[in-house]
Amino acid sequence: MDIIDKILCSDSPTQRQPRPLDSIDSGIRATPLNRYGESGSPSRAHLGHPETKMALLWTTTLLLVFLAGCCCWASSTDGDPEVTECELTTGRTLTVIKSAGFPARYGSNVDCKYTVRRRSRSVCSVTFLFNVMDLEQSPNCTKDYLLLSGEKMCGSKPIGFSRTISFADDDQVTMSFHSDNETRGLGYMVTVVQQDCPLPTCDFTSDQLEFVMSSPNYPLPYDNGRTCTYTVQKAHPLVCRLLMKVVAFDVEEDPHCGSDFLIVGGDRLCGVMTEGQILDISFLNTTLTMEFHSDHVTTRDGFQFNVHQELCDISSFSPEYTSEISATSVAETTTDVSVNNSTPLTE
Ligand SMILES: [Ca+2]
Repeated sequence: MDIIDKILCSDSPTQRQPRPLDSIDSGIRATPLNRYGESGSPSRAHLGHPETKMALLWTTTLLLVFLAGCCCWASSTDGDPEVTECELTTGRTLTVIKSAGFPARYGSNVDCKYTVRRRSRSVCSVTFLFNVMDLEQSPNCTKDYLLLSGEKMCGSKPIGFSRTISFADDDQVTMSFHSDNETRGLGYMVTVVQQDCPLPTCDFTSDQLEFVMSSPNYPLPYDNGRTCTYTVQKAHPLVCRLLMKVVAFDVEEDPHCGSDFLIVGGDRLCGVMTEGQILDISFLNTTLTMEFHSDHVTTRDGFQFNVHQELCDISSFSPEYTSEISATSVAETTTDVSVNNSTPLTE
């Protein structure tokens, strides 16, 4: 999905507000998911069954690839990324390189060189996505060819053919084109996208009786496209419940928690919860796993919980702690968090 992220004009790694293209992404998914608009004022957290909407996203991937080229050009603020120059050096996030005269046939005895300079240290690689590649075919590509980071390519490639190349010490990647005196083919149109370095893992494990559990970057907004697994190991064999007290909880609102969500005890959590609410989770196996997922648009400030592993053996039951929990947390949890157990995510 990295390519799609980039093509959706994401110049900054953390994107809190949707840009115009977000509406394209939302629109495609809007029918089954019916997401609240930005003007809505969600005040309740939602719970729902885990479902995968990745399948939906993938069905739109190919469409987005085509849309992105056009739309990014339209919304770009620093000029036209589309170039037909034969000698080019670019440090842009997105550049579209076309053979001279494209889509008319390319000329004979042409030599072009394209240099992609690393935009910043936060960029690690560059993807060349071939919208069109149609060159003269020859054994070992001795006639017409593209030479991309040492790989010689000729003939025709299917739409969507791509190569991702990591930036080396010289912070640049080159592609060159050569045609001999006898040519045939439409040439090439290549979308070149610089890719951010992968984020460090956000997985978390604790075996402590008391611990703090937060979303990535907290208290700063979480990033788009994160999946974090939180693994809790029993601190004591008599632990039977996990009490999670909300310090803060603000995760992108969605009626079925289909965008960003935390899966706790088999249910999805999203939206807003007030400080002090306590989630009371059954903890019977030796480990309990939770998962946070953020989609590719719209982030929020995320969450932090003070987590307590509760001992439940009758003989060691603590009356004071029990009464505190039943008086405040459970009641608040039932009133403020809606449980959508019966609502399927997709129809
Ligand atoms: Ca999101």
